[in-house]
Amino acid sequence: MTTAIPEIVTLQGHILSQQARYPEASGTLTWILSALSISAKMIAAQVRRARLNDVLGAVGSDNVQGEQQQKLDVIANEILLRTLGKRHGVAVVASEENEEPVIIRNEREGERKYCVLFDPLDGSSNLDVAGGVGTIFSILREDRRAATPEASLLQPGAQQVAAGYILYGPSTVFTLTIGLGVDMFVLDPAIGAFVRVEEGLRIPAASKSYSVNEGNRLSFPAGYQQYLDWAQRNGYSSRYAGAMVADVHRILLKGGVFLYPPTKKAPAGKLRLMYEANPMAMLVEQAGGQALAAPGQRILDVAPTGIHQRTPVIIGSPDEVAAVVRQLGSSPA
Ligand code: P6P
Repeated sequence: MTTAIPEIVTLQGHILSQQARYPEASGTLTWILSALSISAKMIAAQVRRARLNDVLGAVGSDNVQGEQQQKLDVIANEILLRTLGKRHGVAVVASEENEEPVIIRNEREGERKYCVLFDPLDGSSNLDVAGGVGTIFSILREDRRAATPEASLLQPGAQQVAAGYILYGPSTVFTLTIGLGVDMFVLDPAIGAFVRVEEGLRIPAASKSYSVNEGNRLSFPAGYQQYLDWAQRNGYSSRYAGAMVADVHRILLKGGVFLYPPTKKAPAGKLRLMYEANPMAMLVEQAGGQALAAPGQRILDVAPTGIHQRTPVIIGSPDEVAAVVRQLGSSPA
């Protein structure tokens, strides 16, 4: 009888084995994912040394969101633009940090197949206090019928070819889906490789835990306030990291629900549809969870009208998302 030997699989090996399942695959997506892996290692090295390099603190400028730009936001954005820019097959790149999409190549400059969107350093305000921060990415096929590069990006999240995040926390975690389930990798600094720690991850169906900025509670629509009352009456705990990547990562592993409801300050919600909500929604749905913008409105079905548009978010374990929807449905407002 053969001995079952647990295999060690790196992110590179995993991506190549998934590519091998598609004989017609050209390897372009593999190249792009490889560029994201290199970017993740470079950004992780910067984040780990931020304080030491005295990089922390604002550069004094604001990004397109009107938020104070941290130096590492700029560095992470540059790393991603430079690693992706030379990869064949990348047509357009869009970033939270750039008002307009960046055209990587036109018809004459080689193959244009994919669009890559990202939030280079989500939750960057956590940097000064060594809190979790992350990179979120979304990959779409270029829509050749689109009149402009920006129009090519404006596809519903259900069209995503791949999505993922890198969490820079006590360890550096790369979580990825190409539509065949969710796989998770942890960077081993000793060998400089991401090693697979979860294959075909499934989100717990339920967990009595919610994640929301309760400081905004009084400006939530009544249904959300009603949900919080219900949850607190039913023994729920609250966890909130202030960085979507850290909160959704915890929920993928432990279960629960993450909420960013509409508020008076952000009536359309705060989180960006294209490079925060959509990739996280693909990951959570691929893991067996649910991701809604509102009751009955799947995030992945939202038809985008702008690359920086925002959306409310209810995302997590299916039973926990259903509990939120029940309270929203029974609320008079
Ligand atoms: P608030 C970080 O700025 C971010 O975009 C998400 O990562 C995070 O979930 C949210 O905003 C936090 O927003 O209003 O609670 O500080």
